[in-house]
Amino acid sequence: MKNSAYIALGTNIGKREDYLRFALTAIQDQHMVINDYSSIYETDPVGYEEQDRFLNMVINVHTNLPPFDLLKVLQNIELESGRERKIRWGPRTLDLDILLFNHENIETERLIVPHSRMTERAFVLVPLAEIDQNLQIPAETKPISLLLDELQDREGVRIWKRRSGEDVFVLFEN
Ligand code: A4P
Ligand code: MG
Repeated sequence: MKNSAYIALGTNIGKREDYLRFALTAIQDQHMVINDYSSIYETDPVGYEEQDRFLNMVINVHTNLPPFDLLKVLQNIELESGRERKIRWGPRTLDLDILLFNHENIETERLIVPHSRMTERAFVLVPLAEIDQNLQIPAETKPISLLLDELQDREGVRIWKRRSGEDVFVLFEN
């Protein structure tokens, strides 16, 4: 598989763990192989603070999908999870953002990669650095470890299920 993409997962409604598991299963059914993954973190909401805490994690996938097809697949998975919950205008059951796609810079109306706010967000950088602390973000001169040091809100990001095995689904076992 020729492409490597980092994807951020976020959920703060209902059975959050089930939404993560649903997303990971759906991703593996859709032309992607999960190559690496972070622990699951529980995180204080950023932006709109009047909502419940999130579960966040980051995965690295290998895929032959080009970036816009990948976006479409991820958006369909989001829709499928939302449809089950029937919640309108509320916080999201599942948010799947493309953080990085190979070393590409993509700037279109529908897709911006690297994700525009990723370097300001501890709930993204902490799990991303757990996978690869030497990762180079395109057009970013600072290494991820330094970006993390500069962030204010790292205390709002706590390990919820620690990565402990070779299979991502081990995270969901008790
Ligand atoms: N889009 C552009 N670039 C991308 C990309 N790289 N990946 C477009 C995915 N989508 C991208 O996204 C809106 C539009 O962005 C899409 O139509 C797509 O074409 P969306 O996911 O439908 O809407 P959203 O999630 O409300 O917007 P966005 O910008 O993804 O929100 P954020 O910035 O992700 O904020 N606090 C904690 N602790 N944890 C969280 O996970 N998440 C949010 C959502 C706020 N606070 C949070 C968390
Ligand atoms: Mg999003």
